[in-house]
Amino acid sequence: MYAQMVDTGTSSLRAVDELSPQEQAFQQRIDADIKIEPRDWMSDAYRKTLIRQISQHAHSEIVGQLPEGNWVTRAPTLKRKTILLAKIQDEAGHGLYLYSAAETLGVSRDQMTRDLLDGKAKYSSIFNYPTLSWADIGMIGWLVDGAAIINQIPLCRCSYGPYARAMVRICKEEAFHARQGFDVVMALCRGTPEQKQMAQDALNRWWWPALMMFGPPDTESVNSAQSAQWKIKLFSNDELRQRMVDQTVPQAEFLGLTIPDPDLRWNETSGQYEFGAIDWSEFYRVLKGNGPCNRDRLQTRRKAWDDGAWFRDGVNAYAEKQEAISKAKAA
Ligand code: BYC
Repeated sequence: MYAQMVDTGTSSLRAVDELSPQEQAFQQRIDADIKIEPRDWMSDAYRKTLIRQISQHAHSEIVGQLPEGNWVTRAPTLKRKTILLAKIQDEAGHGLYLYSAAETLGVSRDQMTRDLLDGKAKYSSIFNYPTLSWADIGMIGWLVDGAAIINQIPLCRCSYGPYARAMVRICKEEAFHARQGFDVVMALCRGTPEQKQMAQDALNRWWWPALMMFGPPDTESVNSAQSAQWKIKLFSNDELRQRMVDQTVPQAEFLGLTIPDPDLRWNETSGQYEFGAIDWSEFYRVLKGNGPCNRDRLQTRRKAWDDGAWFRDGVNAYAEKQEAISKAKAA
């Protein structure tokens, strides 16, 4: 019921001569960096892949509000509280642009919501972890939004026009979110030893799940090859994960925090950090619905949906009434 495994059936690539003439012309447009727009011809598999990814992305933005919402009433100052509220509101906006982008592919927002609430559609694994202290809010901004930016900047250049355009504004807002997260963590690191320890404890808990956000290793990423061919994905999961490590380690050093990875070391030759093995069994456990907060997150979303029924009914009744009035006027 809480599982997030969906088989999209697009794991194997076909050679160019196996494609129909229509599919070949479609691929040529993509290869020439011409954006695909909603009214253009597209294969069912391309449409299905985009609906899968964009709806998962939208759900992540919406569910992603929950761990942060947990701290609105307990933010340490009024200023931090207003900043956090504004950030959470931005995430709601991101969810809405993304649902709209997915709707251009012919799926309704109601259907996408049903798929989420029925446990058929995924959202990012990271939001199944709890926010135990205020430092976790800093970690979400610094690490989770930081990872989101690394993953999403390339999406601004992806082949599907509405998705690429939605990502431009989202990335600008995420950049602000990441900075506010870093600011929260920096304030803690410059505070008392107890506050610094709180930041270290949060980093210990969020570091590995943040690296898992980029998805399974390339060798196990079933969708990557096809998504790369369609230029939905411009960099692989492992490439982006490496970028995250290389970007974040110097920031942690600046903060005086220790990355919880005894195998982390700078490789002079590659000019990159080497890092320890990720516990992928934990990632798959979370995807199967058995993370620390999966049940809680879905129950909260289901309750919000049920509690909002009166509002949706009211809005629909109003729309029907307006339609009847305009029809009567036209008659
Ligand atoms: N969590 O073949 P792969 C945010 C699934 S919101 C859960 O590599 P793909 C924020 C994957 O879907 C950030 N599932 O897949 C919001 C696939 O299963 P299906 C959200 C994951 O699509 C509020 C299977 O594993 N960002 O930042 O090629 C507050 C195999 O993976 C995850 C996006 O959604 C995961 N972490 O690549 C604060 C970005 N990773 O669907 C912050 C858009 C993988 O075949 N999405 N899976 O059943 C993407 O870029 C890609 O979909 C992914 C995965 C890189 C995530």
